[in-house]
Amino acid sequence: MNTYQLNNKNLTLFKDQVAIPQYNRAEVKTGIVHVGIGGFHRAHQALYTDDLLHQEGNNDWGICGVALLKFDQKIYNTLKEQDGLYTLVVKELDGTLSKRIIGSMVETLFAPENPSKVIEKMASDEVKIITLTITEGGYNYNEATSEFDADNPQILQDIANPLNPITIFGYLTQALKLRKERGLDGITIQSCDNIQGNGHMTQKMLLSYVKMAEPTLVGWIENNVSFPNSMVDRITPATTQNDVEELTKTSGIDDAWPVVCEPFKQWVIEDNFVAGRPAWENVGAQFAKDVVPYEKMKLSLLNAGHSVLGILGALIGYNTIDEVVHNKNIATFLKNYMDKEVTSTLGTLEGVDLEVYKQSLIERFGNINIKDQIDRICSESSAKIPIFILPTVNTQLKNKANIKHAAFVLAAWAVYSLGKNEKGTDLNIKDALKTTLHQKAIAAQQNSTLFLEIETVFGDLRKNDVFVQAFANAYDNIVKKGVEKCVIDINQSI
Ligand code: CS2
Repeated sequence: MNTYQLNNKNLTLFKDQVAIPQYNRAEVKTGIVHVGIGGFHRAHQALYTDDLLHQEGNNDWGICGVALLKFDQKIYNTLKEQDGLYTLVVKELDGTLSKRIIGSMVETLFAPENPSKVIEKMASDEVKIITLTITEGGYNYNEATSEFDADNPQILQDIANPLNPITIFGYLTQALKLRKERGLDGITIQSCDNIQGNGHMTQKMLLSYVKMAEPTLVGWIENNVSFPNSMVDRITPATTQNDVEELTKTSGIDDAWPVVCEPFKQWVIEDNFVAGRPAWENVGAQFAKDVVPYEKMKLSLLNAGHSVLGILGALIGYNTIDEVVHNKNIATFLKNYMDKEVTSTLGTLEGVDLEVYKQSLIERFGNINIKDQIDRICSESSAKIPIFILPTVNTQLKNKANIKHAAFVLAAWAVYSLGKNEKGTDLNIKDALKTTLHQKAIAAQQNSTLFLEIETVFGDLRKNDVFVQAFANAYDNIVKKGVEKCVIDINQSI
């Protein structure tokens, strides 16, 4: 089979192999600037938007994809070479692959190369929405103080060099300042990250920054910018070299960075857009008055479930999430965690059958075609755990209810942070707090609860005797008996 590079010029050559955009990309205007063009955005929002562009009358809603960090150079170069085009490969439950080329990213920018271009784009009249996938850690939130981390050196750097920012807060502030000076309409800033109340969080963190950097802008933002909350969902593992090669071999598409994902997708959005919005509801998104309960459900069950499987699985020596959930003992442990510790913290959710939802999660985790990497799941756990697991622990403690499973997983994380699995193989730990985690993990070998001193993660949990006791017991047991034996004991004690 002939192979061609994926770009505008070659696009129609692929039409017999895969689905390609049926709309004229040249006519699509940029109505959305999206920051963070990793796999998740490209499997989710960019796909919904591509679906919408196939319907009449939506040409104002193309996406300008922004790569914010120096680290993002590679994805930027790839998408630039490919005119923003990429292949989305859905790995269906029966193992077949549904492939299509997505065309909704009609522009791409690399912030470190040209910050003012990004600021200008965000400040342009045609742009009505700025969306974000900047990861849980990108919001500069300090768990210990529950406030914006004003001491972060990057934040101080942005305050000193407002025209050459490096953080999202520096960019947004300059862009909003220009919009105000130019007398432009308001704009929506929409987080698509896995954070409880992600819109509220964005608003709170941005306003904290603006109060320091550009205080006279605060009032304008309060009156002209909206921050809808949203719940986003689609499991999107990291693309492997195999995925790239499969695409070239079977479809003749030379795409340097396709995206692979599961069939399931969900997007629940609070309808709070000051400057208009795409009719994403016409392509499967749900608009709701209050999405906070949905976010909570997803973060506490799906994302936390991932962390449970990831941390326990990494220690035992598994590589992918499906392998772990097919271990019956671990699956039972996860089910008990969901049933006995999480469910009662969620309240009632209109129109959602939680039993069905939990069952569907076990099935999604078990999808053998997805092979979601444990390394991906465990990466940046120090930013994920406070959002995915600790709210459940805190609520349960307040209600004097069970925290056994959560304490066990956190103790396992302390052991994991030593850097080796139970077979003695090195773990590939990627975490902004890696050094601190490692130091505390070593200290924990003498006294396990020293691990809980990482305040930016655990807040003041170390002061709760019930939790500390459960954590210390779990830690000792894991060291003595290994994860799986402990899991069996816990399952039997239920
Ligand atoms: C995962 C998420 O990063 C993680 O730990 O739980 O990326 C998860 O796959 C997505 O949120 C699914 O919607």
